[in-house]
Amino acid sequence: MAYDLSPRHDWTRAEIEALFELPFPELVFRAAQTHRQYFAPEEVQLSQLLSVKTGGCAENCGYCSQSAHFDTGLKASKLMPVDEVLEAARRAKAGGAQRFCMGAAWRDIKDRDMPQLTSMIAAVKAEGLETCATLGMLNADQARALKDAGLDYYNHNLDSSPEYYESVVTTRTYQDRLDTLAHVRDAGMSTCCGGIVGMGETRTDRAGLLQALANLPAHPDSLPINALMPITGTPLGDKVIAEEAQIDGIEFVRTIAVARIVCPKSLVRLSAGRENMSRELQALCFMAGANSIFVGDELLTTSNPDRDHDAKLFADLGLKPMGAASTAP
Ligand code: SAM
Ligand code: DTB
Ligand code: SF4
Repeated sequence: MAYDLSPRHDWTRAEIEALFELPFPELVFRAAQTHRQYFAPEEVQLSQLLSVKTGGCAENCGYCSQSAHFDTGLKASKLMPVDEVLEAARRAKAGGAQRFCMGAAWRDIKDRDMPQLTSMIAAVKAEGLETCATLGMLNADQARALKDAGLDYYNHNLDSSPEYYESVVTTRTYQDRLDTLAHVRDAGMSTCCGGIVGMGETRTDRAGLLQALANLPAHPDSLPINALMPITGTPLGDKVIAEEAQIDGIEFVRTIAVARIVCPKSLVRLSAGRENMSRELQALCFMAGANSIFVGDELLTTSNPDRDHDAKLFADLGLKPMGAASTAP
């Protein structure tokens, strides 16, 4: 049967739910076909994270180790000096990362931190890495200044459906997130925007997240799908741990496949949660259209598979870093 594989911005929730309901082989086949329209399926983009300001965040995101609202035992720290960030960026590049993403546990950016942030971004950019930052909400002036400093991508996730969002965080609104994304686009930066699954949401919520992402004025350039890393002390982590309700692997692959179909040109990132996934599950995600991962043994505050593990996975699957000749990540 012929179906339209070109990018759209008018997806209905029912259409997206219907994709989720396809027989698994058909869904993965359609996603793989879409993937091949815009990308070489053996190429995977590699990003590396660094938490440049950890913990003590004013927001109450119910999944997050870094919120000051929950006792997660995490030690808070100040904004890292530029030279330390630069050292970490150099190590990331030497390890094969293509993009370096600096994360801060902030509700929003304060103007007093802008000089240090812009120096940090310029220094990382000068190393020949793509730059990304995730620093909370920002305004139009701050977005322009970050862009001018050399920031390529800004990560700001919608996290879940508009309806479920209210059970995840109450200190900000979905519209706040959309406003920040608009400032990022208006400043000419690329967007990195996705969400988390496995927080106790329904399939309709997962469809609602993907609908919101696909119907943005521009599809996210990078689309991270995080599987919740359950953190003891957070409301959502505690619930998932108590109920042993981690997301089902097949449903996770379906989410990746639908993301690939509705946002065909985005780098769909198999993001947080790889640490808890089998190699086989990750392989299914790559077959279903995932073409980006975080490398390095740490995300922001939680762990990630180490380089040796990923190098073997890439070798066994015949994957290679995007744009590179070698097979090692
Ligand atoms: N404070 C900024 C913000 O919220 O935009 C940036 C950092 S925040 C940690 C970035 C994203 O990481 C969140 O939007 C969420 O999608 C993801 N994340 C945070 N904690 C997570 C967890 N425990 N498991 C999976 N993803 C998580
Ligand atoms: C995204 O979507 N996932 C990354 C990045 N953007 C900033 C963060 C994952 C964080 C996982 C939990 C932690 O390590 O604290
Ligand atoms: Fe703060 Fe970001 Fe964590 Fe929310 S996800 S508590 S905004 S660091």
